[in-house]
Amino acid sequence: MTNSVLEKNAIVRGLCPHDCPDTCALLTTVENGRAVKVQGNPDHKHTDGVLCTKVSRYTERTYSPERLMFPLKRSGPKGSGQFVRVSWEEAIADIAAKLKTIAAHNSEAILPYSYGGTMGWVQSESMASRFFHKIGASLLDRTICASAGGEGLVYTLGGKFGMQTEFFSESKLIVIWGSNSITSNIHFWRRAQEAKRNGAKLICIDPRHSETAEKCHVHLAIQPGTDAALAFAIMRELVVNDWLDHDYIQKYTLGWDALRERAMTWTLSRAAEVCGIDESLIKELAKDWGTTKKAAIRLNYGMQRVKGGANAVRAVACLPALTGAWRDRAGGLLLSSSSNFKVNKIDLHRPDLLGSRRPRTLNMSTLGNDLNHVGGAEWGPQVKALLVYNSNPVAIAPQSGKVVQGFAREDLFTVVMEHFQTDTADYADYVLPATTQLEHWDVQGSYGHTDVLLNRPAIEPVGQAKSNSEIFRLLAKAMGFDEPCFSEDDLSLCRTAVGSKIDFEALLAHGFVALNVPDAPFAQGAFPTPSGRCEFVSERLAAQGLDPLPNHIPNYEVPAAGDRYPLAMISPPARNFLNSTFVNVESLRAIEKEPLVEISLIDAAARGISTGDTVKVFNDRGEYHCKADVSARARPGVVNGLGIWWRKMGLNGTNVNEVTSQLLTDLGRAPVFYDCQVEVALLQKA
Ligand SMILES: Nc1nc2c(c(=O)[nH]1)N[C@H]1C(S)=C(S)[C@@H](COP(=O)(O)OP(=O)(O)OC[C@H]3O[C@@H](n4cnc5c(=O)[nH]c(N)nc54)[C@H](O)[C@@H]3O)O[C@H]1N2
Ligand SMILES: Nc1nc2c(c(=O)[nH]1)N[C@H]1C(S)=C(S)[C@@H](COP(=O)(O)OP(=O)(O)OC[C@H]3O[C@@H](n4cnc5c(=O)[nH]c(N)nc54)[C@H](O)[C@@H]3O)O[C@H]1N2
Ligand SMILES: [Mo]
Repeated sequence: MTNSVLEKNAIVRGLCPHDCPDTCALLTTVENGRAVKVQGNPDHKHTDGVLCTKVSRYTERTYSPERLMFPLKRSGPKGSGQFVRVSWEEAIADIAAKLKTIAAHNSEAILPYSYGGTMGWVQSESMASRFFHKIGASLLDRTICASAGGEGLVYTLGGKFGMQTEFFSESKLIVIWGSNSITSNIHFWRRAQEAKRNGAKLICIDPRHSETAEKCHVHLAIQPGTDAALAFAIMRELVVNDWLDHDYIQKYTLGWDALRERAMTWTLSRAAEVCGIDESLIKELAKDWGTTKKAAIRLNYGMQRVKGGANAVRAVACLPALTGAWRDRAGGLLLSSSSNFKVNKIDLHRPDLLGSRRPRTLNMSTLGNDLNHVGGAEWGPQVKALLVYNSNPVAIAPQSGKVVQGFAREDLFTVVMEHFQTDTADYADYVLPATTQLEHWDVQGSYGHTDVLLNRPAIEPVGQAKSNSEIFRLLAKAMGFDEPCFSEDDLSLCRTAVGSKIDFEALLAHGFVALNVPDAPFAQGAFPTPSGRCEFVSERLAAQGLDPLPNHIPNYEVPAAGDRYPLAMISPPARNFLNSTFVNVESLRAIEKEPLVEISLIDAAARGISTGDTVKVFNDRGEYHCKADVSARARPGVVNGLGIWWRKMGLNGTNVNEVTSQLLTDLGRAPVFYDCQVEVALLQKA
């Protein structure tokens, strides 16, 4: 249902749908109906003709011999990975019959589970939302990634807005805060390099001596979850040395007196102690921030995966207003640009199909608890059917032991729509083959820039794959849903998604359209907060009985002397994987080699561990076996378990999430992957 005739030989304009701030424009070369090359579109300024290693190997992934080709039905015990091939007709009819039976009893026993496999507006929540709304299924709180930081921005700046990524190339100081840009934001890194060549100073704040930290002038290797303490100490230095823009503060901010009072309690020595770094580094950072014109912060989500993640973002987001950095287009801060996009959700998702029903919402980061119904009757009905698309929860959700226990329930009916036989697909009752970006229509914005991009299909679906939207159309039909919205095709869904404010004809013609956004959004205040100011103090938080000011909120799991689990573990992305996607692409896995944990020389020596040894990383939640890499990338007291490997490729069939917890952040109901204490022990010498 694509409304398009595919050309056998063509160069087709598309977009990269992966969960990454860069959202590249793609050009796919098709020869004899086969995609032979995927490249970055040189005409798109943010892509500039360059792709990351992962996506430039997209044809390898698309035509992988491991690609799922047909619908599969479970034939062995749950989790055994034993399936038989069935027809689409049989699969759709049986799934619809099962869902009808469950819905007749209690529609909230049905739960969708999806996230960032494909960020496109059509292949993520368009037809799927309509389908689940019509059923009255439980709603899913899609907060596994960015919602703590997102809330932090909303309460401070008024939305997910910030600097335009291209103007970082004009900055004179760039603070790369909680981001390994070389890994996760390569097109921003090009801007930072340009700035560096023009004399900018680059400072990285990251517990790990990452690939990016290595290339910056200064690296502050702080203890995980201590970013707010650092931000407050910078504020205090700004006050003490009078590096403030009093005019900007007076005209465009709210609550400075209260914030200053809190900041004054953060002496250099207090912050240095909490952050585990030298006072002189904080002093230098504060001076650079306070005295450089065109000073910019590239904040990323790595620093908000801890208990106080949202408050930390709030504290950091106050810094540009204090020095008036927003006055220049090359100054300010960027965490996310996504509030610029106004997706037409009312028509796309059709919440009206719920009628007067108000189903409960389950948090995707507590899936382990949800599936095991630990809340009992108070949580409503036990989940009886789970439909997974665009996600691999068995690998990526925290505390996998609980997640696996839930998926293994014989009375849970699970459908997984996938490209590959992932850890999650192993637990399915039905596995349905889905199309990749080269095979379907979509349209999408970005969280790193402000262009809307269109994706045209380049090739016919591989095997019997169908797009997510087509699968939900078929299911809707089989369920007897006859509203016209269930037969809207994908190209029409693209039009519906962008609404009337974007010129869809221009998208069809060029493949991308830039939104009209100001160069320096907050040069004259105009923050989209209730007060119109940058809100150091938030009435909205006060009204919820919460602290109206940002604060340093220590981690749930703070290292203390004599603890059984003395090491803090963070699990940031490996460069050649995207969360758990691409782990099965052989040429990429060859670069990452095998699951490992980076450990400092001092922590390794104390445990008799050398590089290449097999170790176990463990706490009360479980244990994860991998190789040790004794490395200067790890600071003492912190180990880095790079993610996110498929469990079945792990040495003991687990991955880093075996030890992470299901606790949630201060605001935004987000997970705390990097707030996790462990011990590491030697299992076997290399
Ligand atoms: N290649 C690749 N690119 C990706 C991804 C991927 O998996 N692989 N993931 C994508 C996704 S889903 C997202 S959400 C984005 C952003 O993803 P992010 O999670 O922001 O990823 P990074 O920028 O790689 O890493 C964040 C950095 O934060 C550091 N960090 C960890 N804890 C703390 C802390 O407490 N404080 C500070 N200051 N730093 C900390 C980590 O060591 C890491 O270097 O990237 C996307 N891009
Ligand atoms: N320990 C630890 N855990 C983490 C993180 C961490 O830093 N540390 N990061 C967290 C973050 S930031 C995020 S965003 C989540 C990401 O978690 P997920 O959103 O689950 O991302 P992926 O692991 O990439 O899995 C996406 C799956 O969707 C499939 N897919 C892609 N496109 C399509 C499609 O069009 N249709 C269908 N049906 N399937 C498709 C892919 O094949 C892939 O298996 O993980 C989180 N988990
Ligand atoms: Mo993410």
